[in-house]
Amino acid sequence: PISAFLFDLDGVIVDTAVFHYQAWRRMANELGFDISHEFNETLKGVSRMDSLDLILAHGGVTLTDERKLELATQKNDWYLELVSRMTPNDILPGVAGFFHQLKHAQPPLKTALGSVSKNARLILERIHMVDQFDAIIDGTKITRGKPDPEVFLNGAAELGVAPADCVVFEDAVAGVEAAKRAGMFAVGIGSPDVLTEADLVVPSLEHLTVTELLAAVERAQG
Ligand code: G16
Ligand code: MG
Repeated sequence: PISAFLFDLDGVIVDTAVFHYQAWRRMANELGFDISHEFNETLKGVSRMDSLDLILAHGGVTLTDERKLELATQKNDWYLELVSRMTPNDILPGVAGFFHQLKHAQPPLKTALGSVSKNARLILERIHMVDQFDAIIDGTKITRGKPDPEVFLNGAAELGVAPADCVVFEDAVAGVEAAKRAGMFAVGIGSPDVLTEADLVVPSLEHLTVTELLAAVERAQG
């Protein structure tokens, strides 16, 4: 039976995906090219250095490792400037209500954060959600970004729950792939046209109740 919920951070709990896009775009523009909203989809859930490599390849730019490190640091500084202004008001619609429901679920459900971001804990602090999670897996605890399943497998292990008993909430194509490779039920937050591999897709957590979700998993798993 499902006994744990694993949440992605960017795009599921808060909309920091927009901040990442702004900061990467500013960097790309300074290098003389632009990145589209569509291209940005491919960066979601991808680690900082891997994202930089994808962007530079996209712009046809080759740089030394030293210069790349400088750019990644610059991007992170711009990103942190945006993060520093975050408050609990930035929690996405439906998140608070969904957590309220899951805290009262019987049998009880455990929760973990599964983010590739090295800034995840800082963001949880800014929105006052650190104590909502039984385990926090972030970019400081993993070696491979999504779509590698490491982040979610670590989450399940830290909670002491079998991967098959976990549900993952993800807004990114790479994140849904990571969840499926971990052997977990994947709830996509966004559009079914983008998140084609998800087991269930909803526009936001506002459109889902814990009871409905557990029933949907049961139907899917027979
Ligand atoms: C997030 C974002 C990615 C970002 C990555 C690393 O992953 O979706 O766009 O590149 O973290 O973030 P940072 O540069 O803060 O370490 P997730 O897993 O939370 O969606
Ligand atoms: Mg995300």
